Amino acid sequence: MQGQLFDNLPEQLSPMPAGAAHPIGPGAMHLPGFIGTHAAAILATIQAISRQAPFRHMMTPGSHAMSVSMTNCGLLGWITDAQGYRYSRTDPATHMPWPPLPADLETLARAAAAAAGYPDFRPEACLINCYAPGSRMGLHQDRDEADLSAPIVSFSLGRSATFLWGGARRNDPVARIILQQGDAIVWGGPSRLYFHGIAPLARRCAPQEPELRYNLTFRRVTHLALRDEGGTR
Ligand code: MD3
Ligand code: FE
Repeated sequence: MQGQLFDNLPEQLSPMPAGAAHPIGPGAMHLPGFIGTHAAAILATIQAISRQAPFRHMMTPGSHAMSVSMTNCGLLGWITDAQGYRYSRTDPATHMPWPPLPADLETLARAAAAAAGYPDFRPEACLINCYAPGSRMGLHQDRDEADLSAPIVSFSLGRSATFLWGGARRNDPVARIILQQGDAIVWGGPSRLYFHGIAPLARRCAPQEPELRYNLTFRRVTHLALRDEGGTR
């Protein structure tokens, strides 16, 4: 996980991503094709991370195994078990620190945040979700982060999925957005606390369609000013 994963990063970051960026909610931007030519390198990075911190089906506090399997990289990783949802510096499966967030991946996540109007994004955690046929993620809010002023950046890879995009209240109407390999979405401002989920992936996929979907979410967890005084992160 050392060195340049993405040999053509500068060309990718300027001038522009593949599709036009468009707002999908207050403070939220869809950047279709933002990952561009880096999808294969990111998929290889996910495989390398998962050799150190394997994908696993975590248990919800209510003792249900999640249908999505997960791992993390970065200083902090999101976990759930009988004790609840939280961030941890170590992988509970190995008691080791999570694999580091590769510098090139952090650069790409920060570029997506900047393109959506958040120039100072400093991710601490990268949650990596793996969806197999039948996997889903029910409507939820992401509120385990102390710093809710920072956006969340997500990258989609592999099989397409239907993103469920609600509102500030659980009963708000839900829009459906197809997320394809290469798409980035940045969620900040009021959208940061909106309900969202992923519809179940069909049990059968088309012949040349990849079976698995991966989603990376880059997250700021702690307040910037309260961590590592005088540091750069
Ligand atoms: C909107 N993941 O890991 S990513 C999650 O595709 C999660 O795996 C989904 O929801 C996935 O928590 C959706 C898009 C996403 C991530 C965080 C958000 C959308 C968000 C936080 C607030 C609002
Ligand atoms: Fe979420």
